[in-house]
Amino acid sequence: MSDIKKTTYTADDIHVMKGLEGVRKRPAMYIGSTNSAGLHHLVWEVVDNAVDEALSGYGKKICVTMHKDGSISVLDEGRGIPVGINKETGRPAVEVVFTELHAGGKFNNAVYKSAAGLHGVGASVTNALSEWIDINVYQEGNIYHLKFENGGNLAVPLEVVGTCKKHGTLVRFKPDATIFSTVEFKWDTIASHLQESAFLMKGVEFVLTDEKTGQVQNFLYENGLVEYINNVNINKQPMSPVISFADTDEETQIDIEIALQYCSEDYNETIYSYVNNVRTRDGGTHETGFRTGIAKAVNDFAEQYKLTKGKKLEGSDIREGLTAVVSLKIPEALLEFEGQTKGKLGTPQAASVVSNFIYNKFTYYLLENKEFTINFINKCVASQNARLAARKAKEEARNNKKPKQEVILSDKLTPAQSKEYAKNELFIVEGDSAGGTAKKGRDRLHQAILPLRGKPLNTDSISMEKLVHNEEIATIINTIGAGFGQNFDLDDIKYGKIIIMTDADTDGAHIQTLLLTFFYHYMRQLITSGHVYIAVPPLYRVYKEDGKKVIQEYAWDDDGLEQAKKKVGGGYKVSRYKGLGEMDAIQLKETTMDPKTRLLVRVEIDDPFLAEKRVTVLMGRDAGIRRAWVEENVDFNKVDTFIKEVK
Ligand code: TSJ
Repeated sequence: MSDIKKTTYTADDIHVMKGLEGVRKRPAMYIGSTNSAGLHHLVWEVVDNAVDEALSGYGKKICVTMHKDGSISVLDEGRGIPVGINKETGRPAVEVVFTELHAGGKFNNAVYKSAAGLHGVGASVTNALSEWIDINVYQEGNIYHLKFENGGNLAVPLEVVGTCKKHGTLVRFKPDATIFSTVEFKWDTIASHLQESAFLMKGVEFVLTDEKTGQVQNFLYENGLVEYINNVNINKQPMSPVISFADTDEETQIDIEIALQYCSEDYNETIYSYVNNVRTRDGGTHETGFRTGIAKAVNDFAEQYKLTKGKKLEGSDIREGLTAVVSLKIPEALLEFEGQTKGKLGTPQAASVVSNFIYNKFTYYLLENKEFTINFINKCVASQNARLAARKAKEEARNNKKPKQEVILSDKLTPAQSKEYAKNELFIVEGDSAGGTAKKGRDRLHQAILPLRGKPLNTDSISMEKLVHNEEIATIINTIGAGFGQNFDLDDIKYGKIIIMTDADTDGAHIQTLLLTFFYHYMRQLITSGHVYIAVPPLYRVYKEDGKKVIQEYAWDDDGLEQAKKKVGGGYKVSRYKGLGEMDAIQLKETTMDPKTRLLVRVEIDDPFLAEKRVTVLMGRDAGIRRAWVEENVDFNKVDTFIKEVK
């Protein structure tokens, strides 16, 4: 303890401040953005360090608390960040962790480098972008404390402030409101992140508390990935209980955990993969190995028992309706990542290790579970038949010498004149009257209008046959022109952008949800490849008649309204748009349709884990589950959790 108080601060500190100043100058370089996503990045940096400690086997509980003063704290029960003097810098290690970029990993020699150690930028970034950050370390009977202020200035140096019996680390910080566009932490976003970690770390408990609302939620899963899948597939029709396997490969010391489940009436394939508890968004060798191994297991099995009449099943036939989580722990020496965001595993050994593993385990499972296997192989064959039929139909159409037949277009569609499909935009508009206005306000060359009468069907709870017989849905499918479900072919889409344009009210939000649900289930690639958008009409028009001229400004939110009032100047009037129908064609064009002036948001599956659950829970068959969920989260604007701004 004595050497801590004697620490003096010299020239070295200046260098430290320079590092953090860089973070403040260009925050987006370190945390991606300064919006809500960037704000939460500050939390992940801190939480991930606590998670790493638990992953190394120290501590089984992590508490995250949203405080009334706008700060947030993270408490773990680990060894406590080291407080001894670091030889290189002559300063306490804990101080270095919070002032040097990427310092955290240097002190960590865990076998599996994970969350924070992998590609995290470190707690120093959280410090740099905070109004203040307050650190308590409980270690060997002492409570150590230090505090930084105003973007990383050491305000209270490390000192012992008391004694204790426990061990762990408590970090509390308040984000800097001059850096972020919002400093409001979101319960849902944090809960989802903690829940994901809890699924991957069975036996470690996460507790989220909001002191403003009194809400508390615990995440503790003794069955890890099995519960992960159960949670994602809630409200679907599983063909078996969750199937799970785990083992460590002797030679490479790669640790594999896989859980999977097939659901009937699901035509998508959803694989979530992780390496050392970090999501690998772009897949990589482990995912490839998984796909290869499953396909080989099923084909060898089908061949041996003569189940497919010699027609080889393709991977896509086998993976229809599959949800899987593939979680690997790879020793640091073998770790390789690829791609700009390092979201893709490159480790070559992972391919063969995972492929052999799942081949053996799944083959054994098929042998042991006859009833499931019969249903499952039938499903694969059905998918194969559908695929072959679709291909045959396509070939026949191509061989037919007649000029390619135009798909029967709905009489409701006002088409675009151009045949440059990639440049064309399809506006799906709520209501005939807004459709009429949009028709007048559109750019005839590149914009097409499809008005919807009433609400399209909730596609999460109905069968494929029913689906195409619904007039609104059939029209949408025909208009887009690329098929749906397993026969959807992205190459055939007739529009570069599909834009949903509804009123800015709950009905509009509901229509958005229904359409997104439909796309999510039957044209998922349309979303994942970035073709689906939501038009955002303004909420206000601020105007003033100035002689013959009308000065006007539009506003999309309350901030914008204040700015618009200033721009228009004294004597302004404000009208609040309740719906698209209140705008005339010129106004609609200017605010919502013209690429030069409109506001569009691109629909992205930001957190597929959350999106899948939200879609199936909100839109699924089970009204009870849905009601419970809606009651907890009453707000159809929740749709925005899988929408990301592009402009
Ligand atoms: F991110 C952070 F720095 F702010 C932070 C770190 C926040 C929280 C809530 C916890 C932690 C943290 C760090 N908890 N536990 C640790 N562990 C270490 O830093 C540690 C302890 C001992 C040893 C050792 O080798 O003895 C090594 C390390 C990295």
